[in-house]
Amino acid sequence: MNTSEGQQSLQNSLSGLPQWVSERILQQINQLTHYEPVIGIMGKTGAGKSSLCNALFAGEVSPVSDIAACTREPLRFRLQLGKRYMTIVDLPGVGESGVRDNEYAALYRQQLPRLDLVLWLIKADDRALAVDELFYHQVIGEAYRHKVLFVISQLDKAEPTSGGESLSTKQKQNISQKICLLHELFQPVNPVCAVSIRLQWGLRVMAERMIRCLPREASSPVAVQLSAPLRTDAVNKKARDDFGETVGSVLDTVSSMPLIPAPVRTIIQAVRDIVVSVARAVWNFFF
Ligand SMILES: Nc1nc2c(ncn2[C@@H]2O[C@H](COP(=O)(O)OP(=O)(O)OP(=O)(O)O)[C@@H](O)[C@H]2O)c(=O)[nH]1
Ligand SMILES: [Mg+2]
Repeated sequence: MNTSEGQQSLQNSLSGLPQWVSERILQQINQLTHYEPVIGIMGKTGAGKSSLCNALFAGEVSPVSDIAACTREPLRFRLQLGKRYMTIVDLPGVGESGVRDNEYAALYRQQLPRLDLVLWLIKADDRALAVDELFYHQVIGEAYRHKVLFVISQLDKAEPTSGGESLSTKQKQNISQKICLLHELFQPVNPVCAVSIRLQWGLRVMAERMIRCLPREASSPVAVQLSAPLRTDAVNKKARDDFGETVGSVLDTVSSMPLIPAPVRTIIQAVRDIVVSVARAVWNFFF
């Protein structure tokens, strides 16, 4: 990662603009490259939240425990890779007791606006989904549905369990039915994912979907934190495309500022697509 090389290329592509304008644009692009995404992870205790985080992201994220209900309040974990940061909010389990669920509802309402994405884990053999359903409709509601990515976890525990090293056809059939059931119950915006950490199954597809449903400014900073095998071509392509788009939006925003003289506005519009393609080309220097 050599960000100064990337910055130099972008600066050169803006050199035809008045200096204060190009500085303004570069400053906003700089903010984009330092965007710190926040991902929430929720699900009942023991669903596998900490295990999934550890599998998805490089470096140790969250202590995994075999003791019931170890995550009581939102624990924030900051991941760092070079100068890039990301935060994971490990949210406490929903559906443990009625009293606590009220507290949790308040907590979620407070957290949701700040989250770029919520990973909602449902264990493959969990059949008691009434509380999840209620919570999804009452607390998440229409406003935040697009931020939720459902993940069926611990697929190796789907019926009929064998303890083997791969999923049986019967298990896959049951998992498929579970995916359909979740689509009926929750009508999620994003497709339901399914993983097994023990078998290392489904993680690539899940990571790609996660990158796809993140806001544009968040996909690259999350991609850099993924563990190496999950940084697939599809992940990198989406992140690069998103970065290009966000740089385009920066130019659009600056061009529409009232302070900008009309001839300068015309130049910004004229160079926009070139600058976007430079941004895409130097993406590797930033992420
Ligand atoms: N067989 C199997 N076990 C898993 C899988 N993922 C997690 N586990 C186990 O399930 C248990 C609970 O996992 P955690 O990751 O601690 O679950 P959690 O959701 O973070 O739990 P709390 O922090 O208590 O809310 C641990 O013993 C994990 O090793 C999986 O894919 N397959
Ligand atoms: Mg945990």
